[in-house]
Amino acid sequence: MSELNNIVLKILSNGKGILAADESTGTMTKRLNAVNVESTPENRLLFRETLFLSESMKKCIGGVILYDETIKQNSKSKTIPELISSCGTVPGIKVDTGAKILAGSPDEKITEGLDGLRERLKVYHKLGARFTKWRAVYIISDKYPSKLSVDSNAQALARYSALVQESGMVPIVEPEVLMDGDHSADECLVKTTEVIKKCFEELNNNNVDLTGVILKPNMILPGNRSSKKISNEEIAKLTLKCLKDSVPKEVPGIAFLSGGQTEIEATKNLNLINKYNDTNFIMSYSYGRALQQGAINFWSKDIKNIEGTQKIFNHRANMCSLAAQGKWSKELEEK
Ligand code: 5MM
Repeated sequence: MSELNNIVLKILSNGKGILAADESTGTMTKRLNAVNVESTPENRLLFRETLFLSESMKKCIGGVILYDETIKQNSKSKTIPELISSCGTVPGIKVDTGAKILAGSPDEKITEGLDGLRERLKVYHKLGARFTKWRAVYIISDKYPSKLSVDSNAQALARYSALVQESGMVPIVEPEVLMDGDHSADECLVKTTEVIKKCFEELNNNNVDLTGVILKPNMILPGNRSSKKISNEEIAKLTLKCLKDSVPKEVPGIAFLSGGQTEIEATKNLNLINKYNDTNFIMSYSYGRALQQGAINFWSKDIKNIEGTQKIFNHRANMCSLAAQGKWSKELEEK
């Protein structure tokens, strides 16, 4: 198997998943302000370092996605990528430069960051990164996502993936169909399937090695303002249906985003997906909020309480890791 495939397996095997700690400074400032902590480079590092020094890193976190600021910071005598690698975890980096208004369909977004990417990738590889992330976002309504948004975001994801593999790193392909709206889960299923199919069509057109890619999709959920709620079992079954219909068999691993689900919902749904998983895909997590929410709430009350914060993060990471193996239960959650 290729070196890229080995990186994927190191990140996702044995119940390991990904900690998405790649909030841009704007997003991280929102997260910190929401819990009344000032957003300074020192505070952003302190919270993230607290997570990276946790016990569960070794057992549950196979990869960490960093933001440009963090990959260049230090923890005592180590660089942040060195600290992450010392846990047996692979350092990764977000390389898109954000979702901007899509000219021609201004209600929608196109993710930018291709200009100068080849050169930036060389720098990140030197800093220790071995995988990368690029996130495209799509909205759902009667007319959206438009063909323009589906096509142009897929082309950008594919050009990004080809450049990343050329630089010796694994691309995470993240097409996030947002849960905002009053659409049904069936509509989410149809639109997400269309979006993912188009991504793989373009990845193939760009000669991307699918055995060295991680897909980071949303789960199939009703919109957050929909009156038609469905059970966790139905969410898991629809999500599996979508992925079986849209993801080529060569892809080794799928790591879900949490997308605004609560920590427990994101864990429960992942657990059921793994219980029903009759594919060869590894199904794991690449959670931001669903791994960090409880920890940041606790930490904000006393930012010096490292141990207490780590205890909360360790529990969350352990629960996600059990869910990635279909072994999570309510009893273990509440223990
Ligand atoms: C960690 O958050 C990332 C978003 O960063 P920016 O919006 O600041 O660029 C985001 O891409 C994240 O990696 C995924 O959406 C998964 O995070 P959630 O919270 O949805 O699990």
